[in-house]
Amino acid sequence: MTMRQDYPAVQTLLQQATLDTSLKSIAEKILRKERITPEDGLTLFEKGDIGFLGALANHVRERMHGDKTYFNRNFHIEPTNVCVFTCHFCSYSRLYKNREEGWELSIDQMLDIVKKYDNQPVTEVHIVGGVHPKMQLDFFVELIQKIKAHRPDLHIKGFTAVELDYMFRKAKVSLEEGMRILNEAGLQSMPGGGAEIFHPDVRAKICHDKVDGDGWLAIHRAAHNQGMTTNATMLYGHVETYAHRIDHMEQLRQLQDETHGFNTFIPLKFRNKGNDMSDIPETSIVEDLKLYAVARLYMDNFPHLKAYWPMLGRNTAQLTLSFGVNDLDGTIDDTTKIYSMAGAEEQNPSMNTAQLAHLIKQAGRRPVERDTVYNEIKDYTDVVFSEEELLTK
Ligand code: V47
Ligand code: SF4
Repeated sequence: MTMRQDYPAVQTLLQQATLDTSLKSIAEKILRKERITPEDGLTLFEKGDIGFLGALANHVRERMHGDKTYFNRNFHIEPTNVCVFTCHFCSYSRLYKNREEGWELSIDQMLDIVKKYDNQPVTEVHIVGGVHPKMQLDFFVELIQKIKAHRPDLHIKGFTAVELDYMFRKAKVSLEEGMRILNEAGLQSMPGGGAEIFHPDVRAKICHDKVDGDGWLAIHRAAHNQGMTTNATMLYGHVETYAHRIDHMEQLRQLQDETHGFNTFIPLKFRNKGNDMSDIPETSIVEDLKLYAVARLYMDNFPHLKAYWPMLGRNTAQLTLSFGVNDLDGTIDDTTKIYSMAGAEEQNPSMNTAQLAHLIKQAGRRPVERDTVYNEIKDYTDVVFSEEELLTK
């Protein structure tokens, strides 16, 4: 496979006599590598059809990454699903008063999970869970130190801004101080969860009691200033409007201009099973693909756009690779329960490396294993897998 040198799809689009003039001028900006405005972003959502958006987003994706599609080998630890907050979209958490219905892992139990991977080539542990009132900063410092003592080469990516906001407030430390303590203990980066939609009107409806948008951004800024990299998410497809999505992406784009600390933007499709928002229908695949494409076009300073396949399903995830996505998360033993409990197709979200690389190749892309900060570990393009490797877990 070679990187495509010309972009006939985009050129053909621009020559169409029927193309809306505002869409044409946005496409021309993108071809000139100019930043698009919030109004342009809205126009793309409102007027861009899937063919137009896909061709443009794919152009940008290939300009940035060619055919490379990254994946990493990680596993998750979810310390607890007990949570003091009451996000209406959440199918996963249990309130403290109902904690016997949930789980609470001790440090030793979490170390046992780490030890299960002792002879496996995983490069990252992703630690994220509910906000438990009794699991505090000291507890997590000890956990991180013990994981690092056991396996120093394992990259620790952990804790959403929601968990950290609560942890730091309970410990009465500033964001900067809290971030320094965790970083010195061995925390190297942060996942992007808890962002949802920043706009206060939406937050009031779906997650009124946890950290607000400014607070989320302040924690990521503090992490970036501490030299850590982080990800950003956006939970879409519920009560938000296109304008709310653009506002969310704009705030992230501005922070990225300031710090350059974000690696990856991860849109998360709202899944409606087993939560208080089950009456809201889920978005169609066409709407999902359009969102990925607009995200690739709008987030021009985010190096990577990731599809989280355990939540989207393998088939849609494969399609996103033609709509701007250059990273598929979740390979071996991706042990999260967040999405299976919300009704995602993938009830056992686990693929071996051969299966994931094969999925990427089937979509005409080059599978490249990366570490958390996108150092390339191995290009699997020319690796031939056996039937057995493709069939076994
Ligand atoms: O913040 C919760 C989302 C997030 C539902 O940074 C839901 O590499 C859809 O952020 N339907 C946590 N989404 C997970 C997360 C994540 C996942 C993978 C990789 C990374 C990364 C981060 O899950 C929450 C929330 O937005 N979520 N419930 C639901 N019903
Ligand atoms: Fe708690 Fe996170 Fe669920 Fe909100 S989404 S209730 S913060 S576990």
